[in-house]
Amino acid sequence: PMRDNDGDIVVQHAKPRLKRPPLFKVLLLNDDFTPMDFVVEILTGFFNMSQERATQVMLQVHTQGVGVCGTYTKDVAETKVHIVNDYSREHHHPLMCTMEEA
Ligand code: NFA
Repeated sequence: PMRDNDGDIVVQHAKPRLKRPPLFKVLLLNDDFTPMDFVVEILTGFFNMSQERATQVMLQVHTQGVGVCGTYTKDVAETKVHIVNDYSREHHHPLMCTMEEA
């Protein structure tokens, strides 16, 4: 509490603002070389997808050029992108994972 010009006690009110963090979509990009099975393995292994959902998303990337793996906070999205790109390189596939603000 503080006092105003007349010495009266003033209670300052402030709305408690609950801030939601910005979210980021993790994306897979199509290429001509990465095997479809490898993409499905990425989606089931790193993005908690069922075999059926992973196959849908893989085919979406294959036909549309890009697909969404999931939506995460910035730190989690960055970590997923790095893990997927490292894993693809280790297996000598050119698969590219990126992120963008949702
Ligand atoms: N286009 C790749 C192929 O025909 C498959 C693929 C799907 C690659 C999704 C990258 C992402 N083998």
